[in-house]
Amino acid sequence: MQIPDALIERLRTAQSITVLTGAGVSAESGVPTFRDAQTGLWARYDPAELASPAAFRANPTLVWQWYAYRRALVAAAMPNPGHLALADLERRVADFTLITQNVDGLHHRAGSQNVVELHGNLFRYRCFDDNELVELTTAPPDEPPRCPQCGGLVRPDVVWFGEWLPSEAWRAAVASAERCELFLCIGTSGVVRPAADLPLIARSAGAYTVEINIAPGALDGRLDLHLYAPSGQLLPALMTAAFGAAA
Ligand code: BV8
Repeated sequence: MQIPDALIERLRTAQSITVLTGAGVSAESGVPTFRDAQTGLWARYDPAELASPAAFRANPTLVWQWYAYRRALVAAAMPNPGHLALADLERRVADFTLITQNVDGLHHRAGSQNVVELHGNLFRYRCFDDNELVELTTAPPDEPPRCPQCGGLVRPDVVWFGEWLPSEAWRAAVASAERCELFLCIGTSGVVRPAADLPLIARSAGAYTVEINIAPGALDGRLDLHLYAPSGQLLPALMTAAFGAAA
C-alpha cells in the first residue's frame, strides 16, 4: 500500500487534525454500511425512508424495530484496527477532532475522546413529542415505549432526514474543519449533507484534505489526495509509517 511521503510528513507535523468518518469505517467490524444495511427482511425498505419523522409517524413499530435490529448488530460488533488507529492518532496530536456520521458509538468504544456525533447515537433515546432525552435501561425490541413525562412515543436519538443537525455539534464540526491543517475523510460516500460539505469547507480554509475509501465516490477529485484501500488496513499502516509501530 503506497502511502505518499507528503501525507506521512503532515501527520507527523500537524498541530491540528480533523477527521470525518462515515459507515465505511465500521464496515470491517461487520456493521453494514448505510446503503448495505438493507439486507434480509429490511431489503425492501429505503433507509432514507425509514430514517424520517414521516416514517415514524406512519409506522412507529416498523421504524423502532429497524433500529432495534441495528442496535443488535452493533452490540455484537467490536471496534476494528481503523477505529483504534484514530484513537491512537488523537493521543499524538495537540488539537484533534473526530466528526462522525455514524450512530454506532464504535469510536468511543475504541477509546476516542473528542468525538462529534453529527447524526446522533443508536443507544440514546428521546421523546418524539417533547424532544426531551429519555433514559432507558433496556430498549424493548418490538414496540417503542412511552415518554414518562408526556406519554409521547420514544424514538432513537438520531437525526432523521429533513431534521436539523444538533446545532452545537454542527458548530463544533465547522469550527474544527475551518481551523485544521489536515482533514481526513474516511469511509463516506459524501452524499448526505450538510456533513458532506465539511471536507470542502476545510479545503477552502486551506487545510490539506485526504479521502480514504475503498472506491471513488461523490468526493472523487475534489480533495488534495484520494487513497483507495480498506480503512481498517490503511489507517494502521499510516500510523506505523508516521510514528513507528502502534503504541
Ligand atoms: C437537513 C442518522 C435541514 C439516522 C443519517 C430534500 C428534503 C429534505 C432534505 C434534503 C433534501 N435534499 C437533500 C436534503 C438534505 C438531506 C440529504 O443530504 N439527503 C441526501 C440523501 C441527498 N440531509 C438531511 O436531511 C439532513 N438534514 O438537511 O436539515 C433541512 C431541514 C428541513 C428541510 C430541508 C433541509 C440530515 C441528514 C442526516 C440523516 N441521518 N443518519 C440513521 O443512521 O438511521 S444519514 C446516514 O446516511 C449516515 O449517518 C450517513 O450520514 C449517511 C450514510 O452515508 P455514509 O456514512 O457515507 O455511508 P454509505 O453507506 O452511503 O457509504 C459508505 C461508504 O463507505 C462508501 O463510500 C463505501 O465505498 C465506503 N466503504 C465501505 N467499506 C469501506 C469503505 N471505506 C473504507 N474502508 C472500508 N472498509
